[in-house]
Amino acid sequence: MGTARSQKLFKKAEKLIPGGVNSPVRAFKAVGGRPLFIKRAKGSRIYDADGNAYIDYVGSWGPMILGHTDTRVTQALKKAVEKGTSFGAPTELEVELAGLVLEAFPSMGMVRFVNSGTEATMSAIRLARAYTGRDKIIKFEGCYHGHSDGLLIKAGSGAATLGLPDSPGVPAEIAGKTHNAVFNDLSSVRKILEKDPEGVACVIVEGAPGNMGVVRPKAGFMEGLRVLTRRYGVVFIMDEVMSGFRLCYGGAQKVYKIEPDMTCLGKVIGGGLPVGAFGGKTEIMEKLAPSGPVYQAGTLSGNPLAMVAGIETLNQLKKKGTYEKLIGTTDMLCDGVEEIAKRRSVQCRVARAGSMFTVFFTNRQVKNYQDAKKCDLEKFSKYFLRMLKGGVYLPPSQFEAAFVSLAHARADITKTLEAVDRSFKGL
Ligand code: KE4
Repeated sequence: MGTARSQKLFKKAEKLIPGGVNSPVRAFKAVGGRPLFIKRAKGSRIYDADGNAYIDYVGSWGPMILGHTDTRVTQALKKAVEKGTSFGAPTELEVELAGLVLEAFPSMGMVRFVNSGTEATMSAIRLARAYTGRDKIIKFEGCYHGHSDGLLIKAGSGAATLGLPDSPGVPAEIAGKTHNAVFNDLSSVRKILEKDPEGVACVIVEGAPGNMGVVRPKAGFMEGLRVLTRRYGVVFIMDEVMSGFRLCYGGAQKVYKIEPDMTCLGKVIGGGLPVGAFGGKTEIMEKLAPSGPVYQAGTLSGNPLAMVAGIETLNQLKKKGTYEKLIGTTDMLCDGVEEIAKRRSVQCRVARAGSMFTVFFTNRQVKNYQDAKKCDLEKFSKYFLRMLKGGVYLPPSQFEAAFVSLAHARADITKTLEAVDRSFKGL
């Protein structure tokens, strides 16, 4: 079937919404073509406005880890809606989800819910600055932590996709407070800290980077970050907005056995509804208003619907065998892609972290953002469009992670690999 309806909707949307989308990476700008307008989704599939079905590996950029319209989540939401959608007052649901999050992330003594990952990292940095009395931050080139001013410096994800890693509109004074280090290069961090031993409030890093594509930390890198931050009295913020619950029940920090001072979460803990969270050591968190002087607030923070969807999602993820299944499916897919690439002599590297993966079109290992930027973006676009034609919906950017859900069945993987085989032909 064609995409006439999507095209018509996009034309209309472009007149009303900048670029026709409410988040830039959705516009398919980097891969050419026009975005599909999605009408509904179920399990591993999404359906566009023209009725075409696709096996979905975007999963709303991570939240839909159970698959779309999971019955238990949907039932729980239906019940919750009947009781009211928002009260602007505390509810038992916030206490319940906070309990689940703190149980899954023992490095956190307390947690505060917000409405997005951006709010979570922005607030965590404010708290770290207040706690240390310092104002510089260290992030890593190619990592993306949402769109707050100080973090849109050499940022990944959509900013890298559109070639806007340093967005206009960020005052030089703010940009000047952000240092960018090189991921997987501890000496680049050490150099900054040695030059400014009393000036850095925090280091923020993605638990398992996915916003330059999936890039694995080298053995000892995260541990080294922990040692350096401790030595210089710097708050170690692990941004697990994307990696949280994607590698195991908990965070990448559980896999590396690292105890960050603060953690940011989002996506999965809201089960597809707007959510974010930041938490950490109690001595830091209790500086937050109203227990302390650091202000942060939100009309819809802890929204009952987001809480219910999050509670149901985490309760499903807790079940025995979840991660064996999730990672087993991801490995089946990634191993299959590697086999096809070899057979069809396509130069690519398949990077995976738990239930996240990226096919990099390069023959070199991708250890950091500079490596990722050397990928053949034209080849990626051809692959993306061919896969879409083959009924497989991938993230429309080389600088993104793709996501596998518990709803992806063996038959989906077989169909996906058939599409990969066709798309790699003559690539
Ligand atoms: P949000 O503000 O988009 O909820 O979260 C920001 C954020 C923070 N930290 C990490 C590690 C993230 O990956 C994100 C957001 N991820 C992108 C996908 N790469 C969201 C998709 C989009 O921007 O449309």
